[in-house]
Amino acid sequence: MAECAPIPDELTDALTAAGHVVVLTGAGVSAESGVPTFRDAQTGLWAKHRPEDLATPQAFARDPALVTRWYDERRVTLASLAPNDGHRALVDLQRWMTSRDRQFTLLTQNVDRLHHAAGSEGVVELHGTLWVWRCESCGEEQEERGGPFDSHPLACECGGLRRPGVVWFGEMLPPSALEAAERAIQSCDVFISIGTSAVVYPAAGFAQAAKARGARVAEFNREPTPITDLVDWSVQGLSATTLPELVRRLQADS
Ligand code: BJW
Ligand code: ZN
Repeated sequence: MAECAPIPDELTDALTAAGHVVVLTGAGVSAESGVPTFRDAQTGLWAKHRPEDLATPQAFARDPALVTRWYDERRVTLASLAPNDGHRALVDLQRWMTSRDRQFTLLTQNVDRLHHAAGSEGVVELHGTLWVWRCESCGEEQEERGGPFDSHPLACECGGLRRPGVVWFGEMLPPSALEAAERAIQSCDVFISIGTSAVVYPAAGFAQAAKARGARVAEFNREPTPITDLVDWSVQGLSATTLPELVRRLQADS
């Protein structure tokens, strides 16, 4: 088993006392399920591709076949992947909070729905999902769970093109998700940032916003990030190891 950084007593005390805990996750949480991250220097998606060629509305307008094929391949690969112990620990953390009549909100930048697959409830998807494809013309959304598409790009019955239901650079986040996140941050006592490089806005600003309204902030990551200096506690390690350890500590203390 991987070495796990110690969980600070002050963090478990703060979580035990908290009325509302907000968790923000990023690609690092799914890394141990086999989902590539974006910014890992060797294996990250942006190490092999330029985001402006694939993850912008301009890229889709320029070459819809290329963009559709890339997202379709990621969608098909994802179908064979499963949640890991980190996802499962967040389900346990939610149950631990709600069983004590406390609030818990899970915000995710991930588009893989592995939190849903693990059993998390009320997940707020800030960057949409790879599983739902939306027609650019008529707006119809369809869940796509099967094998590779027959054609790239993917045509809608209305004649328009279907695009992945993810949020690309330069696009607004879904208003309902952004509002839910802002509301949660305004009422949380503890905010935990997990497995995100904290460089993509607006999510990258959430830890600072939580801190500004008086919440205590923790970070779980394999390495330091731009928010490490502002957090109250930084737990370095792999989330599939550190998160189960956190939950074990909370359950043992209560
Ligand atoms: C582990 C681990 C393990 C690994 N255990 N840890 C200034 C202010 C506000 C906005 C902007 C601004 N400047 C520019 C902007 C605009 C832009 C932006 O933020 N750009 C920055 C790059 C500067 N933002 C936007 O465009 C957003 N929209 C918006 O702001 O609308 C208003 C607006 C519009 C127009 C102009 C201005 C404002 C939309 C952002 C959409 C992001 N979309 C993507 C792609 C989704 C589709 C797809 O899947 O292809 O979302 S980009 C990509 O990055 C993806 C992720 O959700 C997102 C965040 O990445 P994440 O999750 O942090 O992953 P990594 O790889 O970066 O990090 C992984 C981390 O895990 C690392 O730290 C590892 O150490 C760690 N790790 N293994 C623990 N096992
Ligand atoms: Zn259509």
